[in-house]
Amino acid sequence: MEYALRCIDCGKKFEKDELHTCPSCGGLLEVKIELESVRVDFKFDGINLRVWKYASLLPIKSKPVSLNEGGTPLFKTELVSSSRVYVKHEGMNPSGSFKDRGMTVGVTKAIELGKKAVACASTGNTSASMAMYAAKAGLKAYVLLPAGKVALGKVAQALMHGAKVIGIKSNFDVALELVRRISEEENFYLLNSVNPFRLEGQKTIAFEIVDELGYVPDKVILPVGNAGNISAIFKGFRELKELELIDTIPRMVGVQAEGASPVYRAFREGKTDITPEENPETVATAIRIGNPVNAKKALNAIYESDGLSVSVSDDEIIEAQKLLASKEGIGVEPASAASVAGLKKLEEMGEIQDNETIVCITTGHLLKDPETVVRVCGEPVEVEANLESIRKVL
Ligand code: AN7
Repeated sequence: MEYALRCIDCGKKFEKDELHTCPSCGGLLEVKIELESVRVDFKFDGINLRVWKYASLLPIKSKPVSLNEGGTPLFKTELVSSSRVYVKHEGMNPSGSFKDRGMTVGVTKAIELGKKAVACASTGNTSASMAMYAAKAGLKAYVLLPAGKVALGKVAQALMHGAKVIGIKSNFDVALELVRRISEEENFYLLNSVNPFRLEGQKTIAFEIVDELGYVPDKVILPVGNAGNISAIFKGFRELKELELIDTIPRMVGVQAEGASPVYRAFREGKTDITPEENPETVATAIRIGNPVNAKKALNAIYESDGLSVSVSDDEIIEAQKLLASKEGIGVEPASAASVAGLKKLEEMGEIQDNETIVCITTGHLLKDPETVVRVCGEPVEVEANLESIRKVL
């Protein structure tokens, strides 16, 4: 396969995989694959789903650092009675979030480039996933987190998989700024979603949706934080269309939390770039991000697919999380429930047509954030160890 990194602003191309941003104008880079050079060697037959099934569309030449990521379940639900709503549960990836799809590619690229260490800023899931793949690859891992604002399960993973975890007394946006500078100084390979190769892995969500469903859905709804995933999934669909493997692209719907909604506000105002928010706040700490680095790509994905952005309150997020867990048996973390809260919002807005097919992406597993669960559901009741006491509370 032939590919280059292309700047989404000035259009210049570079054949230098180390780059993260355009050396000429500072813009975001994307992997531009010369699709004529690709020999697609997979079939959309619904079997053997996983990230590396689609290797012929991934810009990697070496042996992948893999933990069998991808192949996540697509559940048919009853969430909206008038249409077919599926939930693709990315929480079923090895580290419990969609980030693994990006990390298998990103960490493999780190090895290809001869890097000895990887680094990221994170609201939690990126760090958990990076630590896991770095462990598998034998790389050092450095993580900057907003202190006190990351769900416990995610910190536990980063620590146990052996990353050096540093809490900073500020938010994610500042952590990202700092880790970009320290990575340059120390020659760490940066694995935030500003890294275009990570997004290449994440585009396989689009491939799997088509593979599993056997057709292209009308809408794909997902939470938006640093805005990488929506950009990646859109790119996946766009490549399939350019390859004439599909005829249409779903409308991409980006859901943000009210307290951290720069992409939503830009969309509402018809803008192509955001105004950052200084103090983002939401119960969905994974998407507590005020200055999403991929905002331009995400807005482009939304506009080009005739999509939408909506914002949802913390109460709506928790309500959706409870609904998914108690009615569908799908356990997700708050940020992931934003996709279903967004679905409900679209329903209220009259933006769902009868007989549509909709896929909601739930990005992370329930077990990531047990503390929020206890806060919203309460602690279990405790009674004396006899039948009488138990009967009383049944
Ligand atoms: C569960 O881990 O940014 O819009 O540092 O963990 O691609 O950023 C996490 C993001 C959605 C948003 N759902 O995805 C991090 C981080 C969950 C997440 C998002 C995240 P992007």
